[in-house]
Amino acid sequence: MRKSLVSITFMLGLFAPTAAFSAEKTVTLAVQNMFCAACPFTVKSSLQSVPGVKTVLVSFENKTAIVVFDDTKTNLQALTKATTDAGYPSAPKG
Ligand SMILES: [Cu+2]
Repeated sequence: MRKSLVSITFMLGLFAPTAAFSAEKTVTLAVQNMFCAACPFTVKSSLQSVPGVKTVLVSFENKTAIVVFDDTKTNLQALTKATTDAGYPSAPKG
């Protein structure tokens, strides 16, 4: 529970000037295989288990996951691998 509160706090920080977050990157992943309302939770926890991931916002409706991560600790490949290993292949969107 505490962890999700922390996530929300970071989410609010998302809209602050990006210069303050120079080591952080935000990526939107298009996520496959999300067929029910429980799927986003699995996707979210798979991404949050990757060291360096700060914030995960999964949209079931849009079939996307918006991930904020520290690019000195992890990378895009690790993120897509995490969701793929959980059964939800993903790829950067846009
Ligand atoms: Cu599901």
